[in-house]
Amino acid sequence: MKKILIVGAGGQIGSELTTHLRGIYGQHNVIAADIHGDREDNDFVQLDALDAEAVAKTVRENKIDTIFNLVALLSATGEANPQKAWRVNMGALMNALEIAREYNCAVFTPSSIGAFGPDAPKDKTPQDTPMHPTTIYGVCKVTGELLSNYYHQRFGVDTRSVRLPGVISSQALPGGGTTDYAVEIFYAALKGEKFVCPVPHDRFMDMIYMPDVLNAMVQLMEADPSRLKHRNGYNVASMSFSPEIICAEIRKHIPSLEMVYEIDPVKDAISEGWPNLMDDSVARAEWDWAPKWGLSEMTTDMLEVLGKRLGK
Ligand code: VAH
Repeated sequence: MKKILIVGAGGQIGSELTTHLRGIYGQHNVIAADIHGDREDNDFVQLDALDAEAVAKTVRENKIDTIFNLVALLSATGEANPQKAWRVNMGALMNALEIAREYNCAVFTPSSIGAFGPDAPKDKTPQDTPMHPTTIYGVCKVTGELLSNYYHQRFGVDTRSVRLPGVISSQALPGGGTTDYAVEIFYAALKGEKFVCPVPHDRFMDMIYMPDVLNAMVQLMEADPSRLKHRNGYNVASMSFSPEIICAEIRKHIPSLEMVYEIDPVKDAISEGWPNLMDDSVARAEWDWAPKWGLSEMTTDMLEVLGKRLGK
């Protein structure tokens, strides 16, 4: 990777990926693009990922060799407007793949635990298993994996991706995801507010801390392509917890944290169909994936870093 374009750089992952990649490849070698914002950043471009010519122009003018396509309406938002979710999620990906084909770029587009359906094994969910998601988000993610594999085998495009767990981070809030509660609870704890949890107390889901996400994305994109048999949709796992477990962990630091449940039927239905914990042995074998952050150290770090940002 030498010249990188991040499309959807304003989101939860994109905002931290921009900083992370610039720290490795140099400030001016990472162009951040998003439909929103005209921030103080000479290497930021306002870009509609659905405008193929505008994306192609950005790739051409900056001699981009790698595209990170992070544009997505997340699971809960998608269920509120499935047609828009399909149009945005798949329109952005198709543009990225077509432009990558034309300009010989590599492409990374995250998949998700949302790609699995209720008929996949919940524990140690295999890399290769029936993929029958029941959300438009999951349908987009499975289609994204299949399209990315197709563009590699048919056109030789260097496509790679991982199935991300719920991402926990301290810089930018997620928006419209079923796993967002695992970030929002930290804000409530630090602000001394009662936390109203939208998913059941015993609902386990795969979760991952942002530093592990960023490392996984770079490690996969820099991996020896001859080792990659799966290429797209690698299971990457690190933690699995339920609301009552993360609440108890935070209370070790902030005993006063109060949590109540107001179950959101959409997020309840979505999370019920997702894995508890994926089997990530294939990613470990093919490109040496190895998470560094577990529940205890993530909680300590989140409270410290987010606490500083909130002035607590
Ligand atoms: C969501 N945070 O909840 C996203 C994610 C693992 C789920 O893709 O929709």
